[in-house]
Amino acid sequence: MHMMKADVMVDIHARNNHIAEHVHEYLSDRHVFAVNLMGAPGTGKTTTLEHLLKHLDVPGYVIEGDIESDIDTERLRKQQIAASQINTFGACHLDAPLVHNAIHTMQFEKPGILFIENVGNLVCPAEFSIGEDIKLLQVSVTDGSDKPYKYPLAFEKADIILLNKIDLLPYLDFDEAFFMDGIRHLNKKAPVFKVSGKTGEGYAEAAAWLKERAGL
Ligand SMILES: Nc1nc2c(ncn2[C@@H]2O[C@H](COP(=O)(O)OP(=O)(O)O)[C@@H](O)[C@H]2O)c(=O)[nH]1
Ligand SMILES: [Mg+2]
Repeated sequence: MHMMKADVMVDIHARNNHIAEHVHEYLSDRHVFAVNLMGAPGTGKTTTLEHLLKHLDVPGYVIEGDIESDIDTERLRKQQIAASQINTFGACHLDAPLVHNAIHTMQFEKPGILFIENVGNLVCPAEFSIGEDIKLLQVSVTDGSDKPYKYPLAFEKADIILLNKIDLLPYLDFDEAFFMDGIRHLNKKAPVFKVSGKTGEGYAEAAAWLKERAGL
């Protein structure tokens, strides 16, 4: 029984990875650098997108992934940010076939950065490649400083980590040393930027890192 389940999972990942490679090739042929934006619901992923796009002086493209609704896409369109919506209708993460369908409806006229906001979830998105160049993990101080210990895979796989909502630090008992120790046990390389979607601080630095990493 267990063996059969393991085989099915291997098949699912093999098929997903094959399509993810195609997505990556399609985007890199167009000089588009893809960022898989992961984090729990309400951690401020869409708010972060808005700030990063303001700081980046390169074309930005957005795909919004949600179980249902196009609230975030509409929110971005009102700010003249071109966004494309994917609904998973139940699935707790995006996969490469869904992203593949979305990119084929989009125009990538100039080299730039494509942000793909994954379904709000700290577990499943980390397990699936969607053809991205890097994974950006966002955590908020309101989530608690123990998250690297409880959800290690997302922290292990992140290429860049944003710690958001730092405007709220005075009201919380967030243990930053404990949080950073947890991250460094799992991931020695990813830079951690402290940001606030409320005040806008920290995003200039994070955007500069992304631009450099994208080679744009
Ligand atoms: N105080 C504070 N609130 C924030 C910050 N960033 C986002 N929020 C709020 O958190 C809520 C969820 O933000 P949203 O960007 O929709 O999160 P998402 O679900 O991860 O995309 C909204 O009410 C935001 O206004 C922040 O840095 N500080
Ligand atoms: Mg959102």
